[in-house]
This record gives sequence, C-alpha cells and structure tokens, in this order.
Amino acid sequence: MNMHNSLSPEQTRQYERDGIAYPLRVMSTGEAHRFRAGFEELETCLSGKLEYAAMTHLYFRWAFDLATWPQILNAVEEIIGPDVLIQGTLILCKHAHDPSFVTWHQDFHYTIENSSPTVSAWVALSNSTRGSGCMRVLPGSQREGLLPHSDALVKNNMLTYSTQVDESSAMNIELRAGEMSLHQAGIVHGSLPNQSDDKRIGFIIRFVTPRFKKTVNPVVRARGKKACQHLTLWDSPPGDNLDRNVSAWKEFVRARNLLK
Ligand SMILES: O=C(O)CCC(=O)C(=O)O
Repeated sequence: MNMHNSLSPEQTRQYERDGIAYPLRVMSTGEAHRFRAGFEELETCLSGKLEYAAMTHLYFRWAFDLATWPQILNAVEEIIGPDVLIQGTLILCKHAHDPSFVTWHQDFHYTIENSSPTVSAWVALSNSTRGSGCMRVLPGSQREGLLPHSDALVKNNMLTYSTQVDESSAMNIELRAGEMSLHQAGIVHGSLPNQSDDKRIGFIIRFVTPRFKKTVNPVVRARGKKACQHLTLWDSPPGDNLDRNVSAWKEFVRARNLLK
C-alpha cells in the first residue's frame, strides 16, 4: 500500500497555500474499520447513538492508538516540528440521514490563547464524501486572521459557534476511510448533513508543541522530549477495563464541560 508517511512537496505547498493538505493515506481501510469498531463498541456501551465525543484518547486504548498513529505523527512533525503534543481529540459522527451539520468557523477558538504552532488532523473512519457530509473549507481563508464568531445555539449544529462568510469558493474535502486531512487553525471550515446510508465518522486530533500555554486539560506527549512542566502530561495509555474507562471518561467530560 502506498502510505504517505510524510508530506510531499506538493502537499506542503497545498497546506501553506490553501490551509489544508489532503488526501493523505495514513492507514489501510481494514485498520480504519478496526478503529471504527472501537467507536461503535463505545456507542453500544452507552446504549445509543454517539454524535459528539471529546477526549476519548485519554480513556480508550483504540482512540489513544489512533491519536498516536505513527503515519499521522510523521506528517504532523513536518508541520510543527519534532515535539508533538496532543491537545485534544473530538469525534464528530453524523449518522445516516442525520440533519446535523457544522456551521462555518475557524479553530482559533481552541488555540488562540497560546503561542504554539498547531495543526488539526481529520481522520476518516468511514468514507467522508459530499453525500455523507464531508468537511468543506474555504481555501486560503487562513490568511484573513480571526473573523468575528457568534456562539448562538443553532438547531442541528454539531458545534456551538459560527462566522458569516461568502461560501462561493467552498471546497469539499472528500476522504476514504483511512485517509486524513491536515488543516490550519485559521482556515474557515464546516460541513453539511449526511444524506447517505452510512455513518460519517471523523476523528479529529489537535496537535500542539511544548510552547502551548493553555493548561486546562492534560496533554499527551506523542513525540519529542522537550520540557513542558507548565502542562499536565497524561502519561499512561488507557487500560482495557471498558466499564471502568467509560465511567471515568463520562466523569471527565462532564466535569470539564466537554459535552455537547
Ligand atoms: O467534521 C466536521 O464536519 C467539521 C470538523 C471541524 O469542524 C473541525 O475539525 O474543526
């Protein structure tokens, strides 16, 4: 299989110019399906449809393994350097024929309070197409700086804040299961509802470096050794007691207000 362990010169140019590089194959379809099975096991355990799940990498081994997947980290290193920390993860799952969508926004919202280089990986655990509500971006919009956002609740919006844009240049970021895109925090992006018969599952990983200042949530060191005593490092990968992990994860996201 032709794995892109790192970015080609054209992909690096695409990332700089458009604010996003894609599609990058980082694992086989079969491996993506195994991660999907981990997510679906969690859904079964919670006895319901899971649409929004933050920080699963701290509590579930499959999510930890995905967030620290070598082929993902190899590409991320090329963008932010050899010291790679995982600031957070988020699963956005649009179920079949689900009206949920994501309004246009920038990710500065998550990372504005620090001076660290940052990049987000959007890993497809199912095919993410125009029909299933793939991510859409406005290429080059990362050069416009921080746009005004409002955080009004919008029915069926999977996130809570949005910005107004001219979407005529919108580009669909279609990915097959096992591929990813890497996007800059400043790129304006969003997505439309899933009109397909399958789930659209995106596993999003936000990477930073030890220059990261915000200390609210623990970070996982994925690569490098640089000192970061100012941050809380989450050292141990999750164990395999699913019931215990589910309870601890539910308590963590509730206490930190990471529920949608
Ligand atoms: O998954 C989506 O549809 C949107 C993703 C997103 O907003 C993000 O990765 O920041």
